[in-house]
Amino acid sequence: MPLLDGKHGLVFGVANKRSIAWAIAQAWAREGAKLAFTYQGERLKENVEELAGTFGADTLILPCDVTKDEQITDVFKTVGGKFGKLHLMLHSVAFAPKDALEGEFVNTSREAFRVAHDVSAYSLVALARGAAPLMTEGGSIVAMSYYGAEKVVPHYNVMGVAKAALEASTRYLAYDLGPKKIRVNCISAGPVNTLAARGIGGFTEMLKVYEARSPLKRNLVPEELGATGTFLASDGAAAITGQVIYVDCGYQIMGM
Ligand code: 0WE
Repeated sequence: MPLLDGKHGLVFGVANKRSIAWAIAQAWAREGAKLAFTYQGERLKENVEELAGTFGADTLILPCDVTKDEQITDVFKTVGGKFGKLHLMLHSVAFAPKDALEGEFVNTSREAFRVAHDVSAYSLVALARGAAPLMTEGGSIVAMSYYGAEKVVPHYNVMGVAKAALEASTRYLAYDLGPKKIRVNCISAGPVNTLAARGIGGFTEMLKVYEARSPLKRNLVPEELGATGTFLASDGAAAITGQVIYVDCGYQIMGM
């Protein structure tokens, strides 16, 4: 039987077919989950409709700017009305102003720091609070992180600090929601060529570094994030919560 048969999921963070959220959504759907999607801004609406539409014309697709409490409230009201119950949620959302990812971290403005944390970390707390009342049979919340949360990755800057907040939030949410059988975990992915990674200076070099230094001597493929996302969503991970799972070909274990 498919691993996620009869489960309802909500996916935040699909921008296009290269999105990590899309890789995980496809894996969840393949295992039988029924999914709803949100998109950020009219700019991305068509993309998400085209992709999510492949799961059927009745697929729920809703606007959601995660910095707007009213939009979050509306999403969970609509999802609750359509699904009744929710079992899975994917948070694959991050943003820092471009100039904050280019210069030195010491020059991060108050506003860039605020925006990065609001979009990339606080949003998990707000979305978990919205999802929890619908997860009456227990649930699995998965968020995406990156190694820059624990070690300095040049230019990742305020995003690293925001990912550290996301990972710590994951642990506190896991503690709060554990009694309701809701698990909260992060996948820390190695570099993937997405819209969010494009335009980042030196990204191609970064892929080469991972290939050279990671124990598996290669970069990951998005399907491997899908597989880990499915595992964390499944009952096979029923005793795993508050964790950060590295899907990075082993890069994180290296000291040199
Ligand atoms: O989390 C990320 C990227 C998130 C991201 C990307 C952008 C680009 C466009 C957040 N905000 C923005 N803002 C923009 O204006 N990654 C893990 C990918 C990434 O980003 C880096 C990396 C890696 C890897 C930035 C610097 C150095 C390495």
